Amino acid sequence: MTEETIKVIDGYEHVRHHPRAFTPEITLEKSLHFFQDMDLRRTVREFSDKPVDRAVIENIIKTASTAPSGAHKQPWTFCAISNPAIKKQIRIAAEQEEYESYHGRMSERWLKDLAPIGTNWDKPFLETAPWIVVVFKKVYDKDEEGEKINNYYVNESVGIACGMFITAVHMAGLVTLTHTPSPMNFLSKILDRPDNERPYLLLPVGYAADEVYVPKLARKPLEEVAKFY
Ligand code: IYR
Repeated sequence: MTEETIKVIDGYEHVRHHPRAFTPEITLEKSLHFFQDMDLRRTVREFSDKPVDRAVIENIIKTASTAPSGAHKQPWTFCAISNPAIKKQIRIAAEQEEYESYHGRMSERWLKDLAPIGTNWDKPFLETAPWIVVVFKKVYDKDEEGEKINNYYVNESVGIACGMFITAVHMAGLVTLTHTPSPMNFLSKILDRPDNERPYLLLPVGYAADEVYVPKLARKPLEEVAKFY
C-alpha cells in the first residue's frame, strides 16, 4: 500500500482519490460485460439448503455498506441469521402476516398482478435458505451519551445499499429475493433491535434449488426506461 496523500480543505482532512481511468474502449467493454452479468440476475424463491460460509455474507454486507449515504451516516444495520430456531421463528411470524395479506389485506387487483409471479403466504425459503438477512434502517442514531444524531435521506440510502447487496449476492453466484412481509415490526422484536431501527427489507441468501424455474419475464427496452437529452 502506498501512503495516503492528505490535504486539509476548509479545515477537514481529504485523501487523494485515484479514480480508475480506463480507456474509452475498456470502459465500453466493462460496462457491457457488467450489464450482461447483471442481466442474468433473477429473483429466486426456491433455495437449496447448501451452506454458505459466513465470510461470504460478511463480504456481501461489506459491499452493501460501501453505498453512498446522506452525510455519510450509513444509516443501516444488516442482521444476518443462520440459526435455525430464529429462522423458524421469523417464518412463523412472517407467514402469519402474509396469510392475512393474501386473504383480505391485498386488493383483488394486486393479487391479479402477482399471479404470474406465483407468490403466496407460504414462505419455506425463510427456513431453507442458509442465511436470512434483515436490513434495518436507522431513522436516527445515538452517540455514546445517548444523544440523538440525525440521519438524512434514510430511505434513499438504505435502498441503494440494498441494491448493492443484491448485486454482490448475484456476483458471488448466489441468489436472493426481496421479501417484504407487511407489517414487519415482528422482526424488531425477534431480533431485539433498538427503537431507532426499523425493518426495511428481508433478503434470504443462498444457492438456488436444483432445477429452479422462474417466471418468463421481459425487461423493458432501453427506450422505455431512458430518455436522452
Ligand atoms: N409481501 C408479499 C407480497 C408481494 C408483493 C409484491 I408488490 C411482490 O412483488 C411480491 C410479493 C410477499 O412477499 O409475498
